[in-house]
Amino acid sequence: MEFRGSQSAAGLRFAIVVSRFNEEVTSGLLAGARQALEVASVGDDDIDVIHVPGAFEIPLAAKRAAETGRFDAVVCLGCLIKGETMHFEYIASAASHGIIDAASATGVPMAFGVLTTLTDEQATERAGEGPSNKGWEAAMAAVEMATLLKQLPAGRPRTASPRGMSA
Ligand code: INI
Repeated sequence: MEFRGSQSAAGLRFAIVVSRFNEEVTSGLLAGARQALEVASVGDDDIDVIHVPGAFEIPLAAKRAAETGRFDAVVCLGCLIKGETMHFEYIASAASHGIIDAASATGVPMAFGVLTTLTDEQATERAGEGPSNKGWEAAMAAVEMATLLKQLPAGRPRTASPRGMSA
């Protein structure tokens, strides 16, 4: 058998968690994600946008959104631009690990639309109009994963049983 998500998610619900730090860039990512969801036939009423201060705060809000059971996927958007200290590395690592941990813990797919660039220009280039927008790309990944998971058989947690006894 072969399973493949689709690019149309009518009737599915999405949360977008977007950080305010570097807002001139993250607002572009948010616009791109909204446009992609619209192209994927997701209704405006089926999208909740959750604003957080910075990329460091994205994982907790994404996990909380997923735990409500209201969303088929969460799109995480942020922008980290490398400075002269180690701050960038710590936040980028916390955000990326935190987001995948939240997805694994909740079983709700989460798309990683957090830019990690060396310059302002690189960030701006990735938050403009059209499909090169990384918010767009993240939203389409969320659509594909949400529709894919609908097709896959539900997972059953493995329960350990004492040797020789049937579970
Ligand atoms: N947050 C970002 O989203 N991008 C950055 O580039 C950034 N820099 O450079 O510091 C940043 N810092 C804030 C951080 O995400 C937290 O909001 C803050 O540390 C409070 O917890």
